Amino acid sequence: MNRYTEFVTPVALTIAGSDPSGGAGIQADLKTFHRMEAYGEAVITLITVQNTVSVDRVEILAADLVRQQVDSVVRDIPPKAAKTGALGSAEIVQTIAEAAQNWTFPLVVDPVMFSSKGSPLLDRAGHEAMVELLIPRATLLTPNLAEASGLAGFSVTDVASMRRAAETIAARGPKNVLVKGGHLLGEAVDILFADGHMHEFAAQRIPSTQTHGTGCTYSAAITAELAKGTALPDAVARAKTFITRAIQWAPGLGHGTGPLNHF
Ligand code: PXL
Repeated sequence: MNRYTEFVTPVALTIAGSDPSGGAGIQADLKTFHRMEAYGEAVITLITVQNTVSVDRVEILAADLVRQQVDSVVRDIPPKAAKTGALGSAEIVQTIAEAAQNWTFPLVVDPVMFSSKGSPLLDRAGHEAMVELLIPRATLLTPNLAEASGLAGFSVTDVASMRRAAETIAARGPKNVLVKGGHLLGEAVDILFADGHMHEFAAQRIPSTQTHGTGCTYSAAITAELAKGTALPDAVARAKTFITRAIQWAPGLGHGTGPLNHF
């Protein structure tokens, strides 16, 4: 084995669901890792049957099968950063939270509850397990406005409430919180609460219906940057640039909500 390569290669791990259309989930994460020049590892939690038009089926894997995948790759090729996406069940959330107790690398948790078309990818018990067990272990939590509203306990609708939500959610354990304002009107503003400081990232809004997998791609880009050793605010800034361009240059594929341009 080439120890030098092992030392310098940024390795990023995603633990998420499969989207066979290639726009979201594991597939989006791996494409993003690759484009951001990180070596990607991928543990699958659930399999969706979906395309850009509809999600037709969701099959959640057994928690012990997910855990075995995680343990197998982490002990052989330890990542320098990891992210979670759709986790499917409370049992999977619990086993990932247990595994994460021993991790020294940063963990980005994207609190995915629904697919972009509204299909449930985590039930209520799973959400409770995430809040109680996994979120407190997160280096970074990346809720969108709806997820931030649920976690903060008040409605998050503008930049002022995003700031309040980031601080409120951070009090529940995640070290850092990025509230994503992609669904705001006007500029696309995201708020990062990190180490007691507020950071604001603004980008021009790109009117587009080709936004399938935006959340997955954004958190994957941040994870790749963290794997490369980039400091969190810079990692978010670079990921924001990447996601903005990926929306801007979407290839216009499919008959529904099309994917981004991961190149
Ligand atoms: O964007 C959330 C998400 C996560 N994981 C999978 C998905 C989606 C959205 O469609 O399909 C597998």
